[in-house]
Amino acid sequence: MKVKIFLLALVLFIVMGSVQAMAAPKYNTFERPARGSAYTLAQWGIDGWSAPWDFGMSTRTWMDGYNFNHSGGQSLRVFYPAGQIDPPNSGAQAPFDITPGQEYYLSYWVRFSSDFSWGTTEHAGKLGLGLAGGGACSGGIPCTGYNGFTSRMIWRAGGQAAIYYYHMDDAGQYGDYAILKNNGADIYYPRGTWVNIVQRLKVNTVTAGNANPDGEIQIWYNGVSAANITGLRFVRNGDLVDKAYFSSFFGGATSAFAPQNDSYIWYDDLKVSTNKNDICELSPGGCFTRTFQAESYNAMSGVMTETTPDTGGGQNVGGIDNQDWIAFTGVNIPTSGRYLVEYRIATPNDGGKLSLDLNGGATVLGEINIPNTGSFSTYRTVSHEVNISAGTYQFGLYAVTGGFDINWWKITKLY
Ligand SMILES: [Ca+2]
Ligand SMILES: [Ca+2]
Repeated sequence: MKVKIFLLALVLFIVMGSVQAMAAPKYNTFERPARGSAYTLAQWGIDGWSAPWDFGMSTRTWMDGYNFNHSGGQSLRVFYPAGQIDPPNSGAQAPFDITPGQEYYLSYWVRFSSDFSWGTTEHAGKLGLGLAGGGACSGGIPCTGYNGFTSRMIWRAGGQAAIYYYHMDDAGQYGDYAILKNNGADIYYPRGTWVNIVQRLKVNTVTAGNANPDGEIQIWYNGVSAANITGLRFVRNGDLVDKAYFSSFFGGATSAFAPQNDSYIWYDDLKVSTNKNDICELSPGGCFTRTFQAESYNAMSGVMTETTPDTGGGQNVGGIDNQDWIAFTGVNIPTSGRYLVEYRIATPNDGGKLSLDLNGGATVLGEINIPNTGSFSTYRTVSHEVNISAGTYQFGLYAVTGGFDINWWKITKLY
């Protein structure tokens, strides 16, 4: 009996240990939700992101499938109304649960609206997601080592970029901040273009209830190290990084911090992982991506090429009937993993379906429904996610159900 209990305990230990070690990276390309709708906390949950509460997700977020995206055809737009500050009235906030870990990497792409207002007479706001743990100490509350910690991105006057963090040794009542720098020069967020932010946070070790000063925060801006803070004490207890904390709003304590005009921030390609290798933005050369013009196929069955009405000009492939295909040979996939595959399509027909195959249909990577875009001259980008092992392949785009045109298609490594 004792042996059985011991074995059960051992099995549980191994299972739980492997769950901890194998915690899958979390990501969000914002491609699934219906475009033009709010991205509510329930919708986040469908995509694997759960939080106990939120501000603004149902009232100030919008799935943008019309204007801007970093990948695919959609991104998350967050609204910051003119004259408003603080989470109940500005931006969005939700502390998303992640598997507790000593060290985490968090990556996302962000785009400020082209007339984004940094504030009125005072200038500060919180941007996107940060990392936090335990009681998520913030808001002017002293961090005791028993009430957790937060580390979030902020903007200051003119869009000056900084990391704002609450730890046990805060210099004043509020958290400390460090300005992001590139070769010694302060970094300012640009308006109207996508930039990538990566944060790494390592919680300090604890010896017999004492916090050792070995916690770290590191920030990369467009893949280049922009802040590296060491010697930090966050906790005296067992708290780990357990939240990817969406925390973005204007303020500041007074309406002097409010935006002077309605302002927006777009977010895309959110990832969180305990493993740096999952953050391809930090790899040499960034995230592998390759675009193929549809008309540049190496082999085909049943299709024709024609001048495209899509933006950018050139040609597209048309005349695609059921079971027609185009193939692309010698395509090298450098690393195994999860890939986003995008297709630029147009059709006035319902019910289109495309299959992405390897080596003449020997492997079906996935199928995607092709939506009715209204006409053959109204192009739209649709996408799906597939797993691909490293190797060199012939890729085939096979029309399970035809009736649509394709201008180009594109593969991008997710993680
Ligand atoms: Ca996207
Ligand atoms: Ca083309």
